[in-house]
Amino acid sequence: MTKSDGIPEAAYGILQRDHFSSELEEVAEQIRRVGYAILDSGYTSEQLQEISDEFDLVREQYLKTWGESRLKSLNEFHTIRALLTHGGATFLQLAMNRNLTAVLQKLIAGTFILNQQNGVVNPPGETYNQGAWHRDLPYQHYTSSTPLAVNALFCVDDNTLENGAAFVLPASHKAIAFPSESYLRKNAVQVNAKAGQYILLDCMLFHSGGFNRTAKERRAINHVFSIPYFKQQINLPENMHADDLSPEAQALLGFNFQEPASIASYLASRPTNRDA
Ligand SMILES: O=C(O)CCC(=O)C(=O)O
Repeated sequence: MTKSDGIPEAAYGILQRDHFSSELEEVAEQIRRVGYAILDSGYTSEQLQEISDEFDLVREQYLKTWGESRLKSLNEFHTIRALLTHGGATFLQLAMNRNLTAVLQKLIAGTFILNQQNGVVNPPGETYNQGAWHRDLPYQHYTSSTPLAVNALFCVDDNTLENGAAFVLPASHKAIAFPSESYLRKNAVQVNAKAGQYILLDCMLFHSGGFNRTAKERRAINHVFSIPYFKQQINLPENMHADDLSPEAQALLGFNFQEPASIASYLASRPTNRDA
């Protein structure tokens, strides 16, 4: 028996089968199995417009602050580092999105923190720093039974085949080495996603931005969420004011996992055991 999509429904010789009670569970399972999935943020078109406007505003300011030619010389011109430290709640909300948090809680055992949040611009007709195969835990070659970090690429614009939507190499989070050129050619998949969706990846999945063949930039916001034992790319607590943040936001941004500077500050951070 088959449904209209042609996929057989019948099965035999199966003793164990997954059942999902929600769409979010299925998203999490797809990431575990093949390393990537698409998740809806649930934002309205007005909210998406606000994110888009804010992205452009912050980028303009960022370029003024750090200088176009300096950023170009560092291959940093198409990236806005630590987006959420540039003021406004818009980008913090993206990192704390309800659907996203629910999937992350299913994937990363125990506590996780935001390791980085970067604006990414895929320029028309030229290469850029993310247009190369990499893992988001770069230089790492091992496999892990559960994800140590998860990447959430929020699409500010539609991601299409023409504008350089990211390529992924399915299930490559389960392999230690980067594969041969011919394996890559046969198995790489380009991921179409709509503005307002997150492309979620196990951070060990090999992926690369594609070449943008349109006349317009493609904008996205990349997040990496990790177990708290990894250093943040840029120390977020040092660049934000605790007083402006809820306890949940402080926990996500790593305020509770700052490296103690000395034995004295480590001991001061320990809870007192009154019975000892
Ligand atoms: O531009 C893209 O879609 C890919 C972004 C990316 O690979 C990254 O930020 O790690």
